[in-house]
Amino acid sequence: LYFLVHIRKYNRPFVSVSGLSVANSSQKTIAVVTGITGQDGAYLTELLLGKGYTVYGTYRRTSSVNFWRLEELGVDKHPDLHLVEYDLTDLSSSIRLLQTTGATEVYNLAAQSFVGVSFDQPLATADITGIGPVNLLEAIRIVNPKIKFYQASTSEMFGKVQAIPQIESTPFYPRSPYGVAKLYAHWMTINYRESYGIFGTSGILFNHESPLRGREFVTRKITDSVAKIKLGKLDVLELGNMDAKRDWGYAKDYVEGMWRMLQADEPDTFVLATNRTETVRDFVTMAFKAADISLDWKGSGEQEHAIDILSGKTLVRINPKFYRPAEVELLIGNPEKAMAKLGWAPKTTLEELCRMMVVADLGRNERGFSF
Ligand code: NDP
Ligand code: GDR
Repeated sequence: LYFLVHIRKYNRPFVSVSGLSVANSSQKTIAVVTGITGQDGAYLTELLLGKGYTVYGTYRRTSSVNFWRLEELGVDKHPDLHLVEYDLTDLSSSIRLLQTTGATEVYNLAAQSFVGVSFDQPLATADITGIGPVNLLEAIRIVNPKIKFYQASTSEMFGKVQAIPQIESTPFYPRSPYGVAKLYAHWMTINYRESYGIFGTSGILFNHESPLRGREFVTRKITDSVAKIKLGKLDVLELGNMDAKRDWGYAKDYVEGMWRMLQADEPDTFVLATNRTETVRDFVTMAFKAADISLDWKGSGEQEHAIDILSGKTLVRINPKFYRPAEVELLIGNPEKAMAKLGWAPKTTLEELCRMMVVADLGRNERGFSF
């Protein structure tokens, strides 16, 4: 059989390869990273390449594929990085992906990952985020049950939280189609572990951010807007629920935890978090402060707004269109298990993270960067 999978070295022509020749051509550990165009995919790829892995990173065919994150990290042309066209919803290409690459570790980071959109596209979210990972689990079962599998689970599964702080055994209560879909994939990972002995590990990661975060997520929306306001390119930042509390960490710290999970002796479930929670409002204040702007908060509810103490201008206000039909009000995770069993710990404070993002966005906006 001749497996036709398009494997692409970035900036080089497409080539079609026979899987077995690729699988046998390298002595290095081979990893598949799905969702390489996303925030975590980029950082994990950088980490794995640094550890001497050969990485097959998957991206979706779109009219304008974008590798800006890999470019920012300077790994887009790395000789051990191969970019593979792939869709998580397709079982046959999941099978071919594992056959052709010969991977022994699979990190499934691909998902429709935006909670807000999941309310408008519940079925697409279920297909991609819920059933998609099962295509990979099935492919592992068929191709090589020894492949180690990492599933990107989420604190959104805790939703309407049943205990504070949340740990691996805290009962789940998802509050969005995204959270429900992720919970299905989480349990399927455990089910394949228990039913077939597959090394399926689920990382329940709390929010993690970085200068590579998508601009639809609240932290990056805030830091990008702060930069634009500082440079006179935007008047006002509009947000939804300011009271939501999140446990925000740095994505680069968290991908290290993903890797450690697959190096453990046994598959398991681990929480990665910082054990600190802040409101969206706190993050806004922190981000403006990083740009030397002090805010004064006024009003409440939909009338809440923040003014620049120096100029008196309104810089932040509520727009109810950013409210969600159901909200996750409070997340705070305790990563004690990962600390004890994996030797993992978050290294970056929220203040450092926020400053890093504001500085990056100031630089990009000065240069006219548009992502
Ligand atoms: P991003 O949204 O930045 O990246 C998601 C990736 O999935 C993108 O590369 C996207 O490709 C890809 N993708 C989407 N649909 C498909 C599909 N049908 N087939 C193949 N690839 C697809 O997410 P993050 O990097 O922030 O998160 C990584 C994973 O971790 C996600 O699964 C997310 O749900 C989960 N997670 C994230 C947390 C966080 O705080 N960042 C916390 C907990 C879990 P494209 O560029 O084409 O859209
Ligand atoms: P979240 O992240 O839903 O936690 O999911 P997001 O940054 O989108 O929202 C965090 C909180 O901020 C509130 N909020 C706003 N959010 C956005 N996006 N835009 C706004 O204008 C706005 N105003 C207030 C939200 O209501 C929410 O309470 C992220 C994703 O990365 C998931 O994939 C991941 O699983 C979880 O984190 C953990």
